[in-house]
Amino acid sequence: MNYTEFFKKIDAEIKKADSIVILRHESPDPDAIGSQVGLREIIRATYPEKTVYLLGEMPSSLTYIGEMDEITQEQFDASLIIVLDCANTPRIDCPFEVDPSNVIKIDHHPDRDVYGAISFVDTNSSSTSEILCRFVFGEESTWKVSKEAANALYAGIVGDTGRFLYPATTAVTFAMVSKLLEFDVDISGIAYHMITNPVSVSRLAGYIYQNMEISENGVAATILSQKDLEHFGIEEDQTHGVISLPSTVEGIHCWALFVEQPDGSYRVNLRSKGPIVNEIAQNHGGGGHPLASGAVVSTLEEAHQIIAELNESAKAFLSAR
Ligand SMILES: [Mn+2]
Repeated sequence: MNYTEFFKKIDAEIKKADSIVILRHESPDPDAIGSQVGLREIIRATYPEKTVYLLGEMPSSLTYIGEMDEITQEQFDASLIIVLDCANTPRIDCPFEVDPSNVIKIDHHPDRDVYGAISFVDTNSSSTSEILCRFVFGEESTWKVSKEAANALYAGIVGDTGRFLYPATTAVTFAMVSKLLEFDVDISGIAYHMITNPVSVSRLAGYIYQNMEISENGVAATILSQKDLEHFGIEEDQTHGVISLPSTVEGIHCWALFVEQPDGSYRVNLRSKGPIVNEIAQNHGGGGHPLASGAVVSTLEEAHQIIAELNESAKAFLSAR
């Protein structure tokens, strides 16, 4: 990937704009918010005269990285739009209508839904936050890093690498983190936010360990109803804190967490240590990485269909080993 060339392209667009809106995917994770806040802080540090807005729904669990803004349609229409960490246009989280052909896309997910007037996708990068690090720390970079930018980008990288445990973690990842740490990154503060859960979520974690269905192919699945959420007293967005739990259980290759929505549909997160799961998500109108993806399904029947497809994928993975 030609980072220098793209850096110059996006920098030229930012220079031309007085006002910039930064978007990312819905149901955000630390990389979505970290890259969003990180880029805003880079622009603030480099071009203090420009106005930068961040839009999208914000779960309370991620406000330690930064906060979103509220703007008018007029302000939105007058802004350069940058979309981060969002593989497909239906997942762009924005209260206004977005013309995908008119945005700058920066992402590390497989580029199936090609969009953007300018598009930079590096699937070898651990995270969108890591891509932004490579821009800002590039040899010909004119961008500045602040403590605020470094903390947000660090949180994004730590989030998407599962604290440097996932295979997407590379020598480049550590090189970028090493540079970020020169800007007073609160490592233990960020770790505290990432590893602690409210008591209610911890109780739910116990429930999932106790009740997840495990198949002979090493597929684990949990379906949470609205009643379950009520019973544990947790908000829907807090279930993100328990998605990765089955990864610590021996013999589990991939897993699914279904959470019933108020309208009766189910949001599902798929995670894997080998079997490909994003094709399954795509079959059901979702998307994501080969090893981490999501979708929304309308019925319990379709949820069980996904579990069956996970078993097929796990079987294929096991027989190919
Ligand atoms: Mn990401």
